[in-house]
Amino acid sequence: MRVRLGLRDALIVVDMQKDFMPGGALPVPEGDRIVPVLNEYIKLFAESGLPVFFTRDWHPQNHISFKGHGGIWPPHCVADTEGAAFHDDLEIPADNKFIISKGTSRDFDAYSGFQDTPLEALLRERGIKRVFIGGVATDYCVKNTLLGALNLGFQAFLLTDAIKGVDVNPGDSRKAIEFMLEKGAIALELSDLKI
Ligand code: VGL
Ligand code: ZN
Repeated sequence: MRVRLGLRDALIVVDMQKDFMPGGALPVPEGDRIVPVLNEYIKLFAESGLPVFFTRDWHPQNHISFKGHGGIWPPHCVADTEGAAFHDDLEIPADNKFIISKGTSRDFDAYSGFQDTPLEALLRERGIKRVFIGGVATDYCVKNTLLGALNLGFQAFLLTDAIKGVDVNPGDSRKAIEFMLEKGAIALELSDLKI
């Protein structure tokens, strides 16, 4: 497949934070392996003058998704902690990039970058019609962000070489990918964009 980037395209990098990397509080196996690939996508979009959105989990200390506070997850991505910082090697462009914090209120969780954030408005203001989505975790925040985009009427490309899942149950990531494709996502890899 060949896809040529155009003015109505944006990249969304989901939750590439230290706590989701090997050694972090809620590690996604091999989550760090996709950093170089994401950097390639980031470079392509930035060089084309296209916006890049970085979502991040940005929880209060006693967040509802944490064990002991009603949730299933170990505490992770507490706002302003080292674990909530982006992976050191992730290349965040100087301009035309946006950081989208989610899950910021104690009583609500947000697996989608669109949930209670300005992401949709920022995309619409810029006339964006197609979003290209990579990051972690395939079976949680990537999945929900992508389905959110589709529900809002955006065309959504799943960057299959730039996602990693947690697989709480074996096969979760595979099923998530199948589900996204069934709902209308288009699978894409880096070589498809090299024009
Ligand atoms: C995520 C579990 C809990 C994610 C966030 O980014 O996929 N997963 N919070
Ligand atoms: Zn979270």
